[in-house]
Amino acid sequence: MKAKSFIDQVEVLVRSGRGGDGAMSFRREALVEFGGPDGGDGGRGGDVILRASEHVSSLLSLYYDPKCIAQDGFPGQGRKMFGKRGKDLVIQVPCGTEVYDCETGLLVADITEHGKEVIVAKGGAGGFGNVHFKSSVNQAPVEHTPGGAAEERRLRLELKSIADAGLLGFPNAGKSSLLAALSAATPKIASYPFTTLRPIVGTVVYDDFAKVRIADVPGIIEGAAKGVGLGLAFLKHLERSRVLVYVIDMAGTDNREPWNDYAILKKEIEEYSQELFLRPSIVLANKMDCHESKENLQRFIEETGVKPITISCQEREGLEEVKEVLRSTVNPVAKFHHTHAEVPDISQMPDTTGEEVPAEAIEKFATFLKLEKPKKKSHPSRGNIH
Ligand SMILES: Nc1nc2c(ncn2[C@@H]2O[C@H](COP(=O)(O)OP(=O)(O)OP(=O)(O)O)[C@@H](O)[C@H]2O)c(=O)[nH]1
Ligand SMILES: [Mg+2]
Repeated sequence: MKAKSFIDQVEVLVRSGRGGDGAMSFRREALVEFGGPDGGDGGRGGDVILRASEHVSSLLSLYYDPKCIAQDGFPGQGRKMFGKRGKDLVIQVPCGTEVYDCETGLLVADITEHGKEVIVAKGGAGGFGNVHFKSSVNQAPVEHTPGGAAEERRLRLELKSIADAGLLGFPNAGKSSLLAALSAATPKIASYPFTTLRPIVGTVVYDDFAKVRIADVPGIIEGAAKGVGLGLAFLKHLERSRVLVYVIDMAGTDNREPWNDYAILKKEIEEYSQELFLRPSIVLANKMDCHESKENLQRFIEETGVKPITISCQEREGLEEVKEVLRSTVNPVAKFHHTHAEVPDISQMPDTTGEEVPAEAIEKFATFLKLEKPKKKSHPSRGNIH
């Protein structure tokens, strides 16, 4: 059997550590007649924590090891020795992981930001040792309490990739070629269908460091909503996308008709989700370098009433327009931006040799490019499950 390399849904059992018991003990020492109680408290049990990490791309490790059990707290001991805390179990999950409670079916957390942590099972509190119960009227207490119980629950984790735009198209339409042309991602590209078997996210970086993330998912064929081909399960990776990008093979490879491809794609998406169907979309006519494409494009516009953006991933044509349209639709935040509308012509700078430079000249020429520093990243916050 071939080993799995990508998992986007998994059911796990999480159990926190139980609290350590409080101790019951009395001080016994030579020459100390009434030593008094000295049983220490137990330590807290460890939590089970899910932490989002951009360095993890799949839930694969949890698929092979679905039991997540944190360490129990240690019991207290005599001589007022407190028990050690149980170690937390921190599990790295990809950004975009949704956490559902299997019993109630409710969404309990959506972990999207890198570094964000969610406690999914809280460790039991440590029990009190008998030293805790000492008072003026009870100087030799024997009471001590057991540690708090562990928390156990079954969770379903579902990964929905975080991307601003999602590529949709028939196998071989050139989705992966487009992703490779626009970003630094290196998806597998080949002339046979279903080259892409798992979602891949690439990032388009603009000159001002604004970023648009694009998800490439396996191709869709007629009947996909009923499970034909690879089905539509991977479309969940497009659910967070703000714009859908239909990639149409305008060359009509394998005797396909591009206008039919578009109609089938729309039909399959509508069957999968009405909400996704109504999402803003861009239509791209790829492979415009092939000679059949021009004729097909005309017919495509007549049949569908849609005028697509024409591109060729192979010749790297039309990609700048795609980038600009993506940018205006997604509207990403720029990391840096010029505070001056235009950069002054440095040759216009007055010759001030031997003289004091006028204040306006300094303002205009000395710092003509002011850059805004990016904000410091805040410390990862640890949120509780609700
Ligand atoms: N002539 C031409 N061929 C292209 C162009 N873009 C992609 N191709 C070719 O089309 C074939 C399929 O490209 P892919 O990028 O793997 O297509 P895909 O849509 O990702 O396919 P799946 O992963 O199978 O769904 C490859 O042989 C590419 O070289 C293009 O603009 N012009
Ligand atoms: Mg592909």
